[in-house]
Amino acid sequence: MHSLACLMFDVDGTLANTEDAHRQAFNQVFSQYGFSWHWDQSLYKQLLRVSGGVERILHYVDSNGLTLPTEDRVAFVRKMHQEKTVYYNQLLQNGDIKLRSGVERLLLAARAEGVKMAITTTTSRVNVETLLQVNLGDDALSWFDVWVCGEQVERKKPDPEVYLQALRELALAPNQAVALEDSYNGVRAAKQAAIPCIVTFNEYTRDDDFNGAVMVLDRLGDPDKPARGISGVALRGDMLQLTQLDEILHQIQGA
Ligand code: XBP
Ligand code: MG
Repeated sequence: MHSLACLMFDVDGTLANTEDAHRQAFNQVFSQYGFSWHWDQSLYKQLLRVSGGVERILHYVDSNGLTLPTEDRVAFVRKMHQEKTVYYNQLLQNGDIKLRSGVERLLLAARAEGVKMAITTTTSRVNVETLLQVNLGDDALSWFDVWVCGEQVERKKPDPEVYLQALRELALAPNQAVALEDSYNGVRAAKQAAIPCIVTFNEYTRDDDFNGAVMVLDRLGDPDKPARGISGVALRGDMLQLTQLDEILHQIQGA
């Protein structure tokens, strides 16, 4: 690889379809606390506009005029969210959430080619570690050169902070990296950091606005599960390959 120095991976919705497990964990914690709130899939799709679990709960409370049993709303919701994270990790440990097609292939290819990898996510680090350990084994944690997770930034996506921090830690220019995202908020974050962004959407995000993405695909693809290009740069073959990403960056760098 001459032009591609780093792949930056969003987690929720990109590495795996985790959002429904997050949704279940939110509902579990709501009932644990005795709230009659329930987030069904169509409501959750709307709530995903607000990134970050704490922020999402606070938004839900405020926009529905709900009351919390304490003055310190943020501390209360943070505590509730910590317990949500425990439930979510139990769901991951059950092993039901697999990596999306093409993810393991691309991770292994990047390792083989000496392309660096970063985790650039809104969610908490423990959630990413469990997802990777359960699916790829403990060693997979060491495959990533940089981790920037929700607890490390002041402003979550669509703010570019997570990406700017990763670039800083890697000492790279934005056009030496590619961001892999699944959502409107993710594309906006990458775009504002000037990092070329590839989208693989999912059921929760298929109707999002991906304007500004270099390429939109239904998945990264594997030999037994071909990918389909939806918009932007045309997909070469049935799967997204590092060689095509390298060429895309080569063109951008030459422009
Ligand atoms: C997506 C999110 C996250 C998850 C919930 O983040 O917005 O908030 O829905 O995770 P990304 P937490 O795709 O950037 O990983 O409850 O841990 O915040
Ligand atoms: Mg995402």
